[in-house]
Amino acid sequence: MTAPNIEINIDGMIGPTHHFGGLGVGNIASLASRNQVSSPREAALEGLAKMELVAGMGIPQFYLPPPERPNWCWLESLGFTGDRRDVLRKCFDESPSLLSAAYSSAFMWTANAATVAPSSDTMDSRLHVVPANLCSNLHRGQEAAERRDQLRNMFGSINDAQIHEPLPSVIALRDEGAANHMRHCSRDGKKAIHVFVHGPSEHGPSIEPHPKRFTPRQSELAARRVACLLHLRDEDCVFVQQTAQAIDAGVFHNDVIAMSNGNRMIYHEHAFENSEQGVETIRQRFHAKTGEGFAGICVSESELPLEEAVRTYLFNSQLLSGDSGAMELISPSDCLESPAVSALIQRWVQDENNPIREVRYLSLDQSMKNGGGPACLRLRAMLTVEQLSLLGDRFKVTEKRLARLRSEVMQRYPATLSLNDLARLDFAENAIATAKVMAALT
Ligand code: SUG
Repeated sequence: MTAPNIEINIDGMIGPTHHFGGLGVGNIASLASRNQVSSPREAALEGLAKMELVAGMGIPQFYLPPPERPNWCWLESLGFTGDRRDVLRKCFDESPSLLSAAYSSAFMWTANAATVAPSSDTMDSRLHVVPANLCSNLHRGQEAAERRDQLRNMFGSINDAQIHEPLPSVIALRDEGAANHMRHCSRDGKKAIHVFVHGPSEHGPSIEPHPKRFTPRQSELAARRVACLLHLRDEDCVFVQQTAQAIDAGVFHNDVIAMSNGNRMIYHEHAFENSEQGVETIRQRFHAKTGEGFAGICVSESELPLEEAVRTYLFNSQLLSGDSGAMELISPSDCLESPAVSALIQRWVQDENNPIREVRYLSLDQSMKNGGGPACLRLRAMLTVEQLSLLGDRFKVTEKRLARLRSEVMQRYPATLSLNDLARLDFAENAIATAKVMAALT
């Protein structure tokens, strides 16, 4: 038997300009936190603590350094040229949201960086990565090209990896990456089906109703084009539509309402349109592909109301198989405040038929206030042993690198940041210098 595939996690190092701009479309936490004082230092330390925890479970943990902010080129492309002090002032006076976008640290949520298909799943046996265009949000579209370049750099040593261009940045093709994608695989990780979750379709037949409050961030057209670029077989792909109810309740990505690992999917009753049929299709395709059983666990509205699921971010826990092979859950500490969530988790852990053996709670307050839980902060990729060794240690979270990153964060990241700071040239210059230092550590 050949060696099994190995899952790696890639987190985005949180940047020195992490703040609360209130820019996340359909993202209730982000809208509610708008203009609050943030702590970039606290945010980065929380992110590093999560990386350390996952690495400690024996899962190879990698990270991508923060791109430079403010994004001067982006501001320039919008007509803010000339003296930089004036640029900041003019942009702030004209549109604080635009300046907030130029300073965005939203690249930290790498679940939105790309969608990945490992070589074992693709028709040409290459590892395919499609960076997300993120064109639904003012502040996130700029990440697409940066991520493409970073991922090309990171995977450059793997000959059979193909990092595609993001889909064209048009609203009909809006794509937010792995946050709307679930890969279900056999025990050895080598046979898999791919589930793509999208909003109600604007092209071709779609199931009514459409959301009234928020715009869905993943189009069906994009989901289907991403599946094609990933070189997946038609029979290995299942497309499932989000409910309008969930989108309007603040489910701006599928990973806010469903989680997956191996043959497991835990999802809320209101996550998908025609849920029973969709889950049955997943079950059948999974069995046809792997010969193994699929386990879908549905959490009902009476067990956990949709609103509470969004508030606690239970479904944004990281569901992982550690060294021991048992599944573990890394959940936001906000889950502890909900009796309904605590009861659910306790039931899962005590149920012998449920493989979740351990739950670890992490405080990710700074990220959570922007609507980003543990699962938002990581991109998963399945690699062969050889690919993993080719990847090397450049972007790996080792003990030594963690210590170095922590020390730079303590020295250089602001303890507090309010939106007014963004208009200051000295703040901007420090932020750029800090991003350069962080990038030099890879
Ligand atoms: O795109 N928040 C991000 C949160 C992304 C969470 N990712 C996943 N669910 N996978 C978003 O809405 C808020 C930034 C601000 O408001 O300043 C923000 O971009």
